[in-house]
Amino acid sequence: MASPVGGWVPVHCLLEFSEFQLPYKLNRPTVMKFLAVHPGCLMYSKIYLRLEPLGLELVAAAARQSGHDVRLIDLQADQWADYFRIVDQWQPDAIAFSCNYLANVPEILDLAAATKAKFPNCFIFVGGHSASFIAQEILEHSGGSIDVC
Ligand code: B12
Repeated sequence: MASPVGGWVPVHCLLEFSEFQLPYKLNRPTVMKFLAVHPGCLMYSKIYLRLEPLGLELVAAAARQSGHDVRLIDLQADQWADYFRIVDQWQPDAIAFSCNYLANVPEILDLAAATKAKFPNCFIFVGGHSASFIAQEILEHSGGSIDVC
């Protein structure tokens, strides 16, 4: 995973947030409110399959095992309004987007930008193999709204 300032962050470190190899201090609580988000159907459409987000569930389970307070929302089934209700009311410390399809990138960028504009201290990151393919490009397009990809 790439950090916005270059260099690579081992994926296992994502679950041990205090160990990020970032050049600035995160100053996060030990137990974080961690929201795992699967984007909606491909390219904002309703025509593709809706698949259980197995990969993100594994990530969420690992974060929960590490002691974090974890919630997961699947936008293939829920709406943006549901996402923003959770973000507004629960105010997560960290939000993780799953990106296994390049076609989900525009939605992730839009959600990250809208979230960061409202909650600049929320730590936003993206994982999954499609994110790994184009990590640097996602960070550049996010204009700072995504912290790590
Ligand atoms: C199985 C599979 C399918 C199954 C899905 C079954 C199901 N119930 O999920 C079926 C056959 C239905 C399918 C359909 C399609 N697929 Co498919 N599929 C796969 C395949 C082979 C495995 C995916 C999988 O389940 N992995 C296992 C889970 C547990 O792992 P994971 O999701 O990758 O998650 C792990 C990591 O990615 C990571 N991770 C995930 N999220 C996050 C988030 C964070 C924050 C972090 C840190 C880490 C992280 O950690 C997880 C745990 O290790 C992949 C190729 C591959 N080898 O991965 C292609 C793949 C994902 N599919 C692909 C495509 C193109 C499609 C279709 C669009 C094909 C089509 N033209 O219709 C459709 C779209 C379906 C849809 N979403 O609408 C492409 C995506 C290409 C791209 N880069 O955009 C892939 C990569 C294959 C390829 N090389 O072309 N697919």
